[in-house]
Amino acid sequence: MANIIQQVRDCILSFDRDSINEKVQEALDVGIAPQEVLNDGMIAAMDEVGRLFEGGEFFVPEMLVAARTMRTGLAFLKPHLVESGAESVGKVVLGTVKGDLHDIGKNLVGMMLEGAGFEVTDLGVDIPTERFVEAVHVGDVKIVALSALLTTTMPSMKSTIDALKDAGLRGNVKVMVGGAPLTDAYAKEVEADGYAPDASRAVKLARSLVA
Ligand code: B12
Repeated sequence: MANIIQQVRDCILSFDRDSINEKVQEALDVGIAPQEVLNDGMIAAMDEVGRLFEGGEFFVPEMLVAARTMRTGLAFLKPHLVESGAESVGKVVLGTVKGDLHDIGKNLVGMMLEGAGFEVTDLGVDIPTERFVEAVHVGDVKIVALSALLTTTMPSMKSTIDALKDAGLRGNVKVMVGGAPLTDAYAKEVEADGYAPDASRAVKLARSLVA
């Protein structure tokens, strides 16, 4: 069992897009839970990619191809991960903040929220504050979910929350934030309504914010 998880991890670390789906299927076939394939196989591999990048063994192109392999596997795993048939529990506007191009974690959060019955509008990456404001203006949005993976783009979360305030919309929506460098303390500092460290806890948080 551990061996096949290791093979999923190795596919990402060796950029093997042709084999990843097959390995994910093999893991599911031997009864490994989709969440475990995700956490111990795919997310663990991306953590290792980060370590290799920090250690100077991987550079941006390697991070990029590893990310593409992860996305291939994630698309394949998606139907197994998300619950289905839930009723709409509210609209969420989701995006990676300005200056930041990382989207794997954001996509995962969006996927899990959709699976839990939220109606998700994913604005994409590198989203300027005014796009978030516009999206909330369109109506009936319950939650704005902001993702940032760089310490240099975390302040864009504060700018986005300030822009919502300036537009008089802050009272209408809850804001949740996440991304690897984020902390609960930072979320409080920027006056977000909540922070979650991963996609499944993002779902719990979102549920509590609309309850
Ligand atoms: C893949 C990757 C890239 C890819 C991104 C491809 C893509 N489509 O996303 C590319 C190659 C483009 C890239 C570029 C860069 N990257 Co990069 N990248 C990574 C890497 C290896 C993995 C990120 C990832 O996908 N993780 C897997 C996902 C599933 O995890 P996650 O994103 O953290 O998301 C989870 C949680 O955080 C949470 N979450 C995420 N969003 C949200 C939102 C909400 C609302 C909530 C509640 C929760 C939540 O839930 C998610 C699921 O569990 C990380 C290392 C790492 N371990 O994080 C570095 C890393 C983030 N990158 C880094 C750097 C430095 C860069 C570059 C500046 C490199 C360069 N010199 O150009 C550029 C910046 C480009 C830009 N402007 O954004 C650094 C950041 C350092 C820092 N402290 O700021 C890291 C940490 C690598 C390192 N160890 O040095 N990168």
